[in-house]
Amino acid sequence: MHSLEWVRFLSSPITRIGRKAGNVLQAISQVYQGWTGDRRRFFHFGLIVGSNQLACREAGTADNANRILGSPVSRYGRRSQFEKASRHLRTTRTPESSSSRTPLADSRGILTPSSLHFERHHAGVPTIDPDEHRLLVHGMVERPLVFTVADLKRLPSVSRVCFIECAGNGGSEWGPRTAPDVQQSHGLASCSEWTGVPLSVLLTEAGARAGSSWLLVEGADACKMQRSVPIQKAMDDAIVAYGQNGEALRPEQGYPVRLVLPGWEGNTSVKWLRRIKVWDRPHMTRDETSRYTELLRDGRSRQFSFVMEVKSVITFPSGRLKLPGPGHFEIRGLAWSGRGAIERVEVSTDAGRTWLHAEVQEPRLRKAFTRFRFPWRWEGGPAVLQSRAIDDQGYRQPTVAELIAARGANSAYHNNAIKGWRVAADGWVSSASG
Ligand SMILES: Nc1nc2c(c(=O)[nH]1)N[C@H]1C(S)=C(S)[C@@H](COP(=O)(O)O)O[C@H]1N2
Ligand SMILES: [Mo]
Repeated sequence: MHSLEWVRFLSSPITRIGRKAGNVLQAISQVYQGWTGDRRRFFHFGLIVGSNQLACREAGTADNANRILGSPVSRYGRRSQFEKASRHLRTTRTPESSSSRTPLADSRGILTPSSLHFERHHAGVPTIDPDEHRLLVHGMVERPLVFTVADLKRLPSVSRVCFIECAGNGGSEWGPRTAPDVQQSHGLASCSEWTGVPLSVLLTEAGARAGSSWLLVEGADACKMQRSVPIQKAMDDAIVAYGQNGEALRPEQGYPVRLVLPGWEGNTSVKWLRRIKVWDRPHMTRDETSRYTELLRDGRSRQFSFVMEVKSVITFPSGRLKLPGPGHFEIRGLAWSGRGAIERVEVSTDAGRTWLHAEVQEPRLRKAFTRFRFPWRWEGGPAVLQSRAIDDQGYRQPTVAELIAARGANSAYHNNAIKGWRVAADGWVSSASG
């Protein structure tokens, strides 16, 4: 009965609300009381509906209120002028070597719109004419090959939804002083549908010779980003991508072609890809020695730590948001694992004393953002909210303390620890370390 009334309410034109007001308000009363169990709140809500209706009448006659002509069709879409979500810029002294972060608290579903995909450039975004661009495959191969972008598009294609996460994501979350909001703490991760040619196709075409085991992959930007990648990963699920979320890659994401290594640290997904050299050992480039190598507590280093381990974060409520007052809320968040699919997410609303299963929403794609949600009634007192994910390989997110015990705190890379948000009695949410 309740839901039926709602459908009627939602489908009735605004001008009919006057006549139906009695029924509708009664329906809202029932639903809303079911929701909060608080009668005084209903009267407040009823008042708002009443005054909205009045405003509409003033704006035009009852019959023409929604007949004002809108804008015409357009060649390329843009979002509503009322939407403000934007990337958070982290600029350095050299703005070309900077990053921007995805507004995870504003994101819906599992895909990141291309315009809000985080960016990490070591030498700025190059302007590359796709007709001029070439991809060279050489080294230990039977047939060195040069591909144009048109060549790549003729080859068998594949589309896949997966996340890209910078190894430095969560770098602020090791100590007691943490980032103020989820965009700054976890926004170096985004999830897109990538389309391109499987790298295995190119390697088969070129004919990787016996004894070859690693690739050197190189970008066409000013820093010539170079990484070594085991050939096994290249043959498994690597994509030379030219499409992102149904259209061409954005320049920031590597237009016209980038490598996508699902589940691996973002740095290995080399953008503006121009060269693949087949070799029998890693090249030990600057980006895998002085960077993206982690000094452990015993003085040894962890190198080629490619996989982004299982991780989750609550995006609502999260830092710098304010809860309007006690009542029902849906705790929402994202989970992902570079090893596979998300098996389970648990949520704690009492600083980790008790954990309950969250609902993990379909689709649960491997190496992709996965949504979880958890109904919660906030009584109005201080609370600490946390989430922890377990992937289908049996890995569970550690606490920061467990992570530091295992690896020390010399390096800021690969922090997949449990993240906490503190809700104060006045409703303001701030960061709480794991
Ligand atoms: N050629 C090139 N590829 C690159 C980079 C770069 O600076 N140049 N940055 C890397 C890093 S550190 C990351 S985290 C990802 C970021 O990809 P995105 O900017 O599309 O989010 O690209 C990687 N590929
Ligand atoms: Mo990165």
